[in-house]
Amino acid sequence: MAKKVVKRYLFPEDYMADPSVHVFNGKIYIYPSHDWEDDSNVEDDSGDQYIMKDYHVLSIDGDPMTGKVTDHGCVLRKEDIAWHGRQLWDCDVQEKDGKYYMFFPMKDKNDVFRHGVAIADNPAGPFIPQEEPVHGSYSIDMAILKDNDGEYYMYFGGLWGGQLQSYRDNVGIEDPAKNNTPDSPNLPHGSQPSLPSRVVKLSKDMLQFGEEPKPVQVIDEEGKPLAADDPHRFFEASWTFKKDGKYYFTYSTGDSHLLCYAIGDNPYGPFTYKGVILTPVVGWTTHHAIIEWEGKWYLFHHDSVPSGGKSWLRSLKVCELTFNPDGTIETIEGIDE
Ligand code: FUB
Repeated sequence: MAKKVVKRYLFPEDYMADPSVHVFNGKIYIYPSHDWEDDSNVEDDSGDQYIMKDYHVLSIDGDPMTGKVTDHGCVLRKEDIAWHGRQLWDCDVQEKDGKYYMFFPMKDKNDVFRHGVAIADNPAGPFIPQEEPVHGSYSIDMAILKDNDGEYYMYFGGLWGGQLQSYRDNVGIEDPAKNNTPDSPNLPHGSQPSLPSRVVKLSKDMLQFGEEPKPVQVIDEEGKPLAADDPHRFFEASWTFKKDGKYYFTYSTGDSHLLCYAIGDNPYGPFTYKGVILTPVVGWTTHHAIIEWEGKWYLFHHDSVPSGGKSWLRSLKVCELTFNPDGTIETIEGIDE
C-alpha cells in the first residue's frame, strides 16, 4: 500500500526537474534540469520535448521541508560548451579536494549524447566546462557516488531517447541518433533480460572514466536479471546512496512510471530488487534523489501538476522518506489529491 505524505513544491518560480541533491559544507544543494518551453517542444517517444539550454543551482537553508530556497542563477549555458548540440538533461555534481565537478549529458553536433565535465570552486558555481566530452562516454542521467574509500563511481544510462539501446559492451552498434523509440530493434523484449544501467569508477582527476563501464544488474530474489517486460526494470534516472553498510541503487522505470530500488553489497552490484519508492506522478517522467539530512531521509522528485500536465514543464518537490527496520522503504503515493 502506498502512503500519502506531505510534499513541498520547492521552487514555484520556475520549471525545473531531475533533481540531483547533495549536502556540501553543511548545506543542501540541488542540481536540477531547467525545463524550457518555446515553439520547438515536440512531444515524442525520443524526448524531443526536453529542450533544456542551461543549468541553475538551488540551495536550501536548513530543513528541506521548510527552509528558504535560494536560486544561485545560471551556472552553465549550452553556448559555453564547445561541442554543444542540444538538450542539457539530468546532471550531477560531486566534490573532490575542494573542487566541484558537474557531470552533464548533452547531445553533440551529431545528435549523440556524450558526457561533459564542468568545474567550479564552490558548490553554487559557476561551472567552467572542459573543451571535450569524456572519452568513450554515452547515454544520459548520471549520478555520482562518493564512496568511503575515496573512489567516485558514476551510474548512468537511459532507454529510448537516452540512446542506451544503441550500445553493447560500451561500443555503438548503430548510429545512436537513430532508433530512439520503443520500436528500436536493439531493445530486448518479453522475457529477455532488460538492458542494465552502467557503473564506472572515475579517474583520479575526475575528468575521465577510470575503467570500462560495467552493467548494473538488478536481479530478483532468485538471482535472475529483471526481464524486459517487468514493469520494475531499469529505464533511466539512476541514483545511489549508502545506508547501514548497504548500497542502494534507485531508478525510474520510464514507461511504467515508477521509482524503484534495489540493494547490493558493493558499488558494482548485483542489486537485488526490493520495491517501489514512488507510484506514478502527474507527467510522463519521474526522477529523483535521496539524501539524509539531520537523521531523516528525504526524497526529492518532480511532477507536472503546476504546468497542468505538460510533460516537459516539471516542478521540483520534496517529501520525507521512511525506512523500515529491515532497510526496506515505505512506498509513497505519487498523486497528492
Ligand atoms: O529531463 C530529461 C529526461 O527526462 C531525463 O534525463 C530523464 O531522466 C527524464 O526525467
